Amino acid sequence: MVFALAITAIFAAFYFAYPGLSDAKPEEKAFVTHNGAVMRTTGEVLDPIYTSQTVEFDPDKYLRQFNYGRVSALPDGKVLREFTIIAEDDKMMEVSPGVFYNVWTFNGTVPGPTIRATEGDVVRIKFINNGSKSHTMHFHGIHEAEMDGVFEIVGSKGQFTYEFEALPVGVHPYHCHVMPLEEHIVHGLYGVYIVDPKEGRPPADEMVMVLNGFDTDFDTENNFYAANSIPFYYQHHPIQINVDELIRVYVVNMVEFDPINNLHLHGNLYHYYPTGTDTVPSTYTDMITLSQTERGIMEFKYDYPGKYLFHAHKVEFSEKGWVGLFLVKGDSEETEYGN
Ligand SMILES: [Cu+2]
Repeated sequence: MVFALAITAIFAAFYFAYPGLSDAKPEEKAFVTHNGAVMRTTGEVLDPIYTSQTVEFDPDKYLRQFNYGRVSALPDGKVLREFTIIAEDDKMMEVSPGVFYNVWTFNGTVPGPTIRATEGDVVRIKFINNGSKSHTMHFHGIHEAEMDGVFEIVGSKGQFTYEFEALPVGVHPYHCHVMPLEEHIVHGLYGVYIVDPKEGRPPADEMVMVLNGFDTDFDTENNFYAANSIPFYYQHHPIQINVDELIRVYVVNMVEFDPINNLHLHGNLYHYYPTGTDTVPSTYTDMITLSQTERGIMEFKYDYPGKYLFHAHKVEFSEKGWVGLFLVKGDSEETEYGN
């Protein structure tokens, strides 16, 4: 007994004299810096640990890509649309040239896929969480309590199947609803869910714009703003549209930290349908103001060909990337260039 106490005392004295030597060697962590270098440290890594796998995101492709799911008929005659959505939280995305950010993704991109159904369809979403953290899918719209993606937290490697009737008509966001919510949203776990009216909407060149931002230095302020994730993208790659063709933009504001966002269109005005739930526009304007997850449908036609800006009239946002161009192609242009 005395011997045991003596040994313990010797070890204790050694620990207080050389605390660093008494522990096992601290685990070395590897992480990728924003300039792409792989760093190793035994210190604290504030950023989540991520792989060096880089997400490719093409704002041109995203703009007009609608996911209607696997379509089949249910015994009662209703249309069933099935989707598989996989959440991950270890990917890197180059959000601006040379600036890499750890994105949390639905099906590998930010924003996640645009899910589209017609009112009354049954939407079934097999949600797989391949992330290291808990995630869910919370859909705005009408559905049962247990399909709300709030209380049924899906842990790492877990699964959950959401099923609900597509209601109401309009454009709605979906996003992860795990606390701290702000963190899960700003890392990119959101997307757009469109419910079309049964009778459809008039034919148009349709596109989706998610207004978002990235806080790349983790100070709870956004460093970049964008329509569809990549700052200035549509300024350098103008969105080509045709003169006199109806354009329909589903716009959803997912910017966190800043209380409002807005959208100004140049050389034109648009009919605006808040949330898209009404078939009659509420206003004819060149400016809308949107709080978090506010959204709507813009409809317009250009009478004259040429380049037209669209951007946040909150100048800070447009100067940090939330700005783009429509390139309106007209008959005269085709003649002029001999197309
Ligand atoms: Cu989450």
